[in-house]
Amino acid sequence: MKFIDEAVIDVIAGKGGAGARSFRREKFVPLGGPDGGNGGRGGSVILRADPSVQTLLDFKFQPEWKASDGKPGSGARKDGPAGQDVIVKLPVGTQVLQYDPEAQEVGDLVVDLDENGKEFILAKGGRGGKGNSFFKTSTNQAPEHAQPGEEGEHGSYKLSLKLVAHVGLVGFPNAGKSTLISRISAARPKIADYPFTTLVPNLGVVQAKGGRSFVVADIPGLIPGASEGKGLGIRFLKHVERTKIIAHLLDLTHLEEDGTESDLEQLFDSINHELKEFSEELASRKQLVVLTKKDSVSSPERIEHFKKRFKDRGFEVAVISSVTGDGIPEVIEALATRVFLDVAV
Ligand SMILES: Nc1nc2c(ncn2[C@@H]2O[C@H](COP(=O)(O)OP(=O)(O)OP(=O)(O)O)[C@@H](O)[C@H]2O)c(=O)[nH]1
Ligand SMILES: [Mg+2]
Repeated sequence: MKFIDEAVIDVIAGKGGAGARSFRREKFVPLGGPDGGNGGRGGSVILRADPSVQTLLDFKFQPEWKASDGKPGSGARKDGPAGQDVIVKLPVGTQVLQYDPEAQEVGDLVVDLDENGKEFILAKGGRGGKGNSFFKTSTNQAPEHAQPGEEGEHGSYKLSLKLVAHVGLVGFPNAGKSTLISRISAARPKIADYPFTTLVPNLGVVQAKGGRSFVVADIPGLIPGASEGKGLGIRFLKHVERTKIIAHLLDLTHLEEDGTESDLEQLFDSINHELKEFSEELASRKQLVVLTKKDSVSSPERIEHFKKRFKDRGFEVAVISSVTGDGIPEVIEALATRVFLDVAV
């Protein structure tokens, strides 16, 4: 399935039904009173965050969502039935913004569907018109007037999906992000020894101790210059914007183009620079430094060196091998501790 995280939709709520203009006609009652019923209200377009929907792809094919009109009222004070509401199921984490289709300009946030089952009426159906029986007064016993129904609300909106995850995995291509998520969750993203294997974000649910679980987002790799469009760019960083902690993966076996071993501090700083270009706030998020591929490193000194360097800079550091499983439970615990820090147990 294609992962689409942006779409534009048009929503049109139903028109209210017209009120009826009608007079009672009974045998032996020559002048029956007004008995026109009210029109039914128009259907509304209602958004709902639904965990069974993963992407905004469907909205590329179906951009228009219309609710049906209310039916007119009729005689004998019969009200017209209301129009059917339309429920639009959106992925959890979808933000809905004002949109001007002519200027192609995105405006203010309307609603953030950040919780399972959250609902929002995006376009309210028009009110049904009052029938003439409503207008009967002591001075006007036979009103001819009945109201028309109101128009339903309508508009264009931009949908922007920001995944809801507790932990974001960031790092260079090939750092081992997808391998780690496949080791700690049921997610099975593609893993390969070439850069930019991951083209779309993947979510995985991780079970921690005590029956607690949290969601991890694996996103495409970042390279220096990503904020200027290099590689896959930094657009995908929006999917880690809501996270509580970033796991910053650094490949201990990373080599420079000339074949020499990389300075992981430099790699780390260059990725953090890209995070900062995306958002200062994201760049200031707590980070767990995860040194990966421990099994492939021949010199334990290299591991100790960087472990110490990052610790000296105030970071919590984990050293792992997703191949042997070494250090994995510790990473899960470190992440869980941060994720559940401000959640009452
Ligand atoms: N030896 C060893 N290899 C690993 C380990 N973790 C990942 N790899 C290998 O490193 C390569 C890249 O792993 P991925 O998980 O695809 O890396 P990624 O960070 O998701 O990369 P992109 O999706 O391209 O950003 C693959 O060939 C993996 O098999 C590890 O702990 N030890
Ligand atoms: Mg990957």
